[in-house]
Amino acid sequence: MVYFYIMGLRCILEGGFIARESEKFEQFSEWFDRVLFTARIADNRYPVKGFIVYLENGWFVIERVRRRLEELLEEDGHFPMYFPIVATVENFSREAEHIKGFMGEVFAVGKLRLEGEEAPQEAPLILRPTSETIMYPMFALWISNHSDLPLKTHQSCAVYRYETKATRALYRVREIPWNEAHTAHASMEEAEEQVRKAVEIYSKVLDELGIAYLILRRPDFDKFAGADYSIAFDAWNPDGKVNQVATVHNLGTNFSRVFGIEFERREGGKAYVWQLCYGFGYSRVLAAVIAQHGDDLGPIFPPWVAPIQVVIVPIPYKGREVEVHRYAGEVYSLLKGRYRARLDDRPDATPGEKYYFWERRGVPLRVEVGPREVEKRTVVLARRDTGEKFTVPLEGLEGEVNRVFGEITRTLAERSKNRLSEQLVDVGSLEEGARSVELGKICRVSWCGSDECALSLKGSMGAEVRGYRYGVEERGERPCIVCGRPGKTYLYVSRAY
Ligand code: PR8
Repeated sequence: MVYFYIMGLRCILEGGFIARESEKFEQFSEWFDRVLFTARIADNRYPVKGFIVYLENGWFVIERVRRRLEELLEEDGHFPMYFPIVATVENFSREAEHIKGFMGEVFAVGKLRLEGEEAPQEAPLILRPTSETIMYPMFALWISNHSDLPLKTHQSCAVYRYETKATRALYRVREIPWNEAHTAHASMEEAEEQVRKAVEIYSKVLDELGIAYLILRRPDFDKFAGADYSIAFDAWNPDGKVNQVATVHNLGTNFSRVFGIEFERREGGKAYVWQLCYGFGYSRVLAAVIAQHGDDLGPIFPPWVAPIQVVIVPIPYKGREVEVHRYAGEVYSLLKGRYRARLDDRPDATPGEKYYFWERRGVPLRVEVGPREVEKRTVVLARRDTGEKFTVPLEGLEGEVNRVFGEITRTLAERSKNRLSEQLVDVGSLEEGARSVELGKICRVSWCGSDECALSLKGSMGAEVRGYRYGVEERGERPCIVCGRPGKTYLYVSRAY
């Protein structure tokens, strides 16, 4: 089997036929499940629905992303804190909209009643599905003056939601690893400014991962329970169902009124604080990295998050084994201080088997050394993203690896952006919209601005209304796709996880 690339797409030449490697696009579920396991990302066989085991490669990527996100949040003045995992039902029930949104999804915990024991006196506790009602009573104790503001905090933790929709490894789990940030401000303007900053921070991390997404303001009927409005990051997915990887919610004063978070204003008098909360779903971001960049062999990790960034494979020829292995060792010593490098010197595997093994694990760069490289003091570099191979001198190799890593990162990002543009289509009628949704497209439709029209799209197009662009003004030039009145803007409609 021979692999090659046409316009960045990996193709197979087999038995004289050229085929696009397309399992990822045609049988996404099977592809994804296989990759999770063979690339040692997650094991989905844990016997509790919605709970999975993160294996070494999956958790490594999450850890890298977590560190980067936390670094950016902390640069912006967020302090890390850690709040309890449980709340009382009473506390949880204080904000009416919030409870409506979440009550059906909470796990309850309490002491297990042993045989012969009396029923426990205390009511069960709630396992956090999110932490607003856990944090905000504490905010009320800490904030009393304008000098206490802004308050910005974040925590990386797991939250628990008894998801009723079908669960899916990484995409829809019941134990959700995430980062949640919560902020309190002295004015609406300051809170608005923080929305922009939060969007900027999330965009930066996702951009560094080369993930392509749309930032959409959700329609009012789909905003976070208790928020004034919600902004979401929807990443494309090979099966056409968008993957919401992060959200930013402007809570206005809805929670501060309920939890009594008041402060003495600089100009005198009391006011309620303006609040935001935003969340970054680590498991969904990991899913996006795998799904957007991977090919039929498996994942392709952007170098900065790759558990192993570069693997060295010796190609020993008969009679020259010793010098090849010695040289491979030299290359390894050169790289191991700067990169997460691995020397694959297993005696019982052929070079071909080693290539395949590390490609399936998403290692972005391979270094091959054989007798010719020993003689010329060079190495062959093989890129996982394009399949390209080229020879470079050993001298200055570290710099060259850095340069290639930059190129791999750029290529992955560019490919992913192109794919998002291909998935986006403008549709002019509901029938065309329904057909495009079937084909896995994200549809852009002209919209008059009424909730009624937006709500009716779900039924008529068989997809979710994801909202309209945030930060990009799009004026609807055509009539509303539902009612025919003048269009105000465009709505994005697609299937979703
Ligand atoms: C909040 N409160 O709760 P959000 N599986 C995987 N990822 C998920 C799941 C799931 N079942 N549910 C949500 N996420 C606010 C903001 C504090 C933080 C991920 O917001 O309900 C998604 O990526 O919108 C989602 O965008 C993010 O958590 C935040 O969840």
